Amino acid sequence: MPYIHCLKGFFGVGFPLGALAAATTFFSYGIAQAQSKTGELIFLDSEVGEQLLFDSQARRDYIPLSLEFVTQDNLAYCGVATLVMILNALELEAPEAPNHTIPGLVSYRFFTQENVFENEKTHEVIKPEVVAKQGMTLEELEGLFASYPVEVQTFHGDEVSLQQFRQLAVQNLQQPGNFIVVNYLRRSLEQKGGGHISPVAAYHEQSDRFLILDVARYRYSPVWVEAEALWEAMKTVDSVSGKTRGFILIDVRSLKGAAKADRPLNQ
Ligand SMILES: [Ca+2]
Repeated sequence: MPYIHCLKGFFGVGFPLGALAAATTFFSYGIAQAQSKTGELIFLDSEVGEQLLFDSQARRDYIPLSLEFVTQDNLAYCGVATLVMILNALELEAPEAPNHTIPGLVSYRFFTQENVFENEKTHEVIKPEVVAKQGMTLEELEGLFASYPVEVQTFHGDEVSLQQFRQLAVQNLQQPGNFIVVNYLRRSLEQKGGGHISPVAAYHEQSDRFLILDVARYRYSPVWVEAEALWEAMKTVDSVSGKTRGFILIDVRSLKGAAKADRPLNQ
């Protein structure tokens, strides 16, 4: 959608600084609200998107998730990238990280999109080569999370009202140590592509928007989407499962692993 790019560049280098100084309210919520009436997307890397984050009262998950923000390894790995982000953000005990190009990296433990499948329980849910071909359903994502010591609660889009979704999501986003991921249809949000999975990092009450940390980072920046639009995008049917998409709440159910700084194997 052209408007997506328009929004991303809305406050780009071509925007006159004098105009910025003269229109401080431009950065207030008023303008964001005006834009939100169009139902369009607001990207985090716009001035309005940044302001929404500053004004958010439900952004407890933003920093832990942003510290673990990864790009999906292939076109079908949005669920795997999301899984890895959440497991790392929860600081669960992780396997040894594969050593690709950085000597010494092997001596640390953290989840990657490869080693997250070293847990044999994950293969009972779905194998990585299958995910690489066709992605995963909401249930398969739930199963992968459940392969690890976390509690998961899955909600299909047609099982919850907009109010219930908003309440559950906002409550989670105000709490540390738990996270929410969404499975939605991109086209329903005026984005290109089909079904997609990514974590949610914050909520802005006045605009009624959630911030999605889109793991297809090569494609889209993190984006603020209206709650109702996201809910509608989760009520779409996944042709593989025959069920609607939805969201998953993830919480720790066992003792956390050691903090990262304490996790080297060889030191
Ligand atoms: Ca949380």
